[in-house]
Amino acid sequence: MESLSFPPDFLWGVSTSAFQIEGANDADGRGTSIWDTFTSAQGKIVADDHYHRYSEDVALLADLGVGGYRMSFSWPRIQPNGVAAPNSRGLDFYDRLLDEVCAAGIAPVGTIYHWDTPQPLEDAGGWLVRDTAERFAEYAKILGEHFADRVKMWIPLNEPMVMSIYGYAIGEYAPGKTLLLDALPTAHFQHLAHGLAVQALRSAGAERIGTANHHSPIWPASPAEADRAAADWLDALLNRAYLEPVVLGSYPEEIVPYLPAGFEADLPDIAQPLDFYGINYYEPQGAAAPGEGNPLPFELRPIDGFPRTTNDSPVVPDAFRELLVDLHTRYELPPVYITENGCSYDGVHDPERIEFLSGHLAALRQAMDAGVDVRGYFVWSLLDNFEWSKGYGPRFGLVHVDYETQRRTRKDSFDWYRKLVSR
Ligand code: GCO
Repeated sequence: MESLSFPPDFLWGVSTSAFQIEGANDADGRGTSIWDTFTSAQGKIVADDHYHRYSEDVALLADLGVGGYRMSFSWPRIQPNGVAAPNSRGLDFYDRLLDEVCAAGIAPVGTIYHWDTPQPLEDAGGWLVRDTAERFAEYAKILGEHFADRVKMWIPLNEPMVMSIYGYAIGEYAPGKTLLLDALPTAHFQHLAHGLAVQALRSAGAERIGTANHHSPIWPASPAEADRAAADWLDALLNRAYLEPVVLGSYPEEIVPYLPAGFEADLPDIAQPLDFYGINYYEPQGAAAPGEGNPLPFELRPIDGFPRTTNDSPVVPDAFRELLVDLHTRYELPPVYITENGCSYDGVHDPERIEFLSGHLAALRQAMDAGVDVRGYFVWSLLDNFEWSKGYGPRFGLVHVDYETQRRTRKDSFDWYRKLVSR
C-alpha cells in the first residue's frame, strides 16, 4: 500500500443509495417507487434496514475515517406521489441522518435521485415525458432549501445512462420497458431534469453541484473497421450521450435522430456550469459489428481474459486509467471525483476486494500523474446491499450484512481502506 500516495486534501469516501440500503418502504408516509413495483413479487425489500439502523451505520463511517459519505434521498419518502408539499416525516429522517453524519465530521454528498421514481410519475410517463423533469426540479428545490446548510456537494441524477438503457431500453431494471433506441427521449428528459435541478439548487444556496455518470471504455472485438465503427456507436450511446449534453451542450450525431422534437431549445438549460464531474467506473465493455437481423448498430461482446467478480464483471484496472486519460484528453472537464468504484466478492475475509481496490487506486494514481485532476474517490459500497435485478447475491460492501439478522461485520477490506484513508 506504500505506493498509493494521494494529495493530503484528497476526499476519501464511500457511496450508498436509498433503495438499496434503507428498507422501511412503507414507513412514515413514504410512497411507492417504481422499484417497489418492479420487485413486488419478492415482497418488501428490507435491504439493510438502514432507515432504523442509520446510527449504527454512521458509527461505521466514523470508524472507517472517511471524509465524505455519498448517500441518496428517496424521492417517494420526500414527495410520496412525486408532487406537492414534502412529507415532513421523510424530511425528518434525512435531518436525523445528516445531523449524525455531520456530527461525525463527515461531509455528506447528496444524490437527489438514484432511480426510485415515485410510481404515480411513472404512470404519467416517467422519463419519457417532459413533465417529470419539471417535477424533479421542484423536488430538488425542496431538498436544496432544507439541506443545503449540511449538504455541500450535490448530484442531481445517478447514472442516467443506466436508467435509460437498463430501465427503458432493455427492461432489466425498473420500470422494465423494452423500447431499445426509442428509449432515448428518457436520456434527454433526465438531462433536462439535471439542468433544471442545478438551477433550483443554486437558487436554494447549494454550493457545489456535479454528476455521477457511469462510464466504460468501449473495446472493439477486433481492429476490423466494422467492429471499430460499432464500438464508436456504442461509445456515443453509453458515454458521449451522457457527458456531452451536460458538459458541451450538444449530443453526438448518432443520437440526434432518436431525440424528442425541439430538444435543441433545452440545451442551454441542460448545460449548466458544474463544479465537479463525478464518474462511476466498474469495467470496460466490448462491442462488435451487428449480426444479421440485429436492429441495433452494434452487438455487445464480453471482455474475456481477466479475473471476474462474483457479479461476473471483468477486473481491468488499466481500463480505468485509460478511461480517465481519454476523457481528460477529449474534454475540458471540471475537477473529477470517482463517485463509485467497487466490486462484489463473498466473505468477510475478502483479499480479492483489497486487490481490486488497490489495483484501481494505482491506475487512478497513474491517471492523475498523466494530468487528470481527480479530487476524491468513493468506494461502492459501505454495506452489502440490494443489487437491483440481482437482488442480495452480489456483495459490494466493505461491511458484511447478514440479511437475516441485519448484523454488520467489518470485512478485511474495511480495515485495509481505513488504514489507507487515515494516512
Ligand atoms: C450502479 C449503481 C449502483 C450499483 C453498483 C454495483 O452504478 O449501477 O450506482 O447502484 O449497485 O454500481 O453494480
